[in-house]
Amino acid sequence: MFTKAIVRPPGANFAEGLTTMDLGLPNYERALQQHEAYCHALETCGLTLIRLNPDERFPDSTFVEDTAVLTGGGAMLARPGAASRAGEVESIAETLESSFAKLISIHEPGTLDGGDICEAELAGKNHFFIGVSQRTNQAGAQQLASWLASCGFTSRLVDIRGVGNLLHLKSGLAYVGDNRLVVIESLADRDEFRDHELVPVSAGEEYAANCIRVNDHVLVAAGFPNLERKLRGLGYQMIALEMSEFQKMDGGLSCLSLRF
Ligand code: CIR
Repeated sequence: MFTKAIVRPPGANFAEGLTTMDLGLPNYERALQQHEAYCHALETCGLTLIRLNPDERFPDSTFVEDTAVLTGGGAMLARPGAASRAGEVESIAETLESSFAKLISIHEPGTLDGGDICEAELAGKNHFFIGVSQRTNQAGAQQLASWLASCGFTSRLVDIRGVGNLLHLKSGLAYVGDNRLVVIESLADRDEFRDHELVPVSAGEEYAANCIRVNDHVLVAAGFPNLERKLRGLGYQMIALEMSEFQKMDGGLSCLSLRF
């Protein structure tokens, strides 16, 4: 069960963040509304929110998930693969200090973005998929895997470099509980996922793969009816959220919070 989440609304210069999308500039007012609806959904799922102030020093800082990996064994601070995002970690570290006794950090030459880390379960135990991507390098992935092993958790590395323009592993993969992974077609045949039941995402709905299970609900981006229907059919209580302005900046539902 999650009880808390850290969130940070986008700042007024949100549109100056990094993106590979060609969907136009985000509308700031709409982004704030979508962010507030997201916060409300997390509260509906029973979470108490730690709301940070917007931070215009870092236009991508609303995507708090990338700055840390939070587990039942403790917290690890990330070392973002994009230089413009490196400074985001400091204020998240200060926020996490009150909830986690010890903070470990990814160190040079490792880089790692939280969006590449998908926590799942395997045979009833904590298990992590670690994406090696444009942002998370082999050294960063291995540092995390070693620390997870020291906590008693298993992990597998998933190299997603060269998979279309997938930014992070969780841009195409989500664990929704019950041994099920929601996965885009281009990752579905990976041997790393052999022990899980796969819920395939239809062509054209790839963005919706970044859904999140939060306690008794699954949050999914609005406008992707096939995946929503499929998950509802499997018995999940769904909350669909408008995400258009964050999608323009390469962000999805998981990136907007750090849940623990
Ligand atoms: C970036 O490129 O870093 C941001 N514009 C989007 C980050 C999205 N984060 C995530 O998928 N975990």
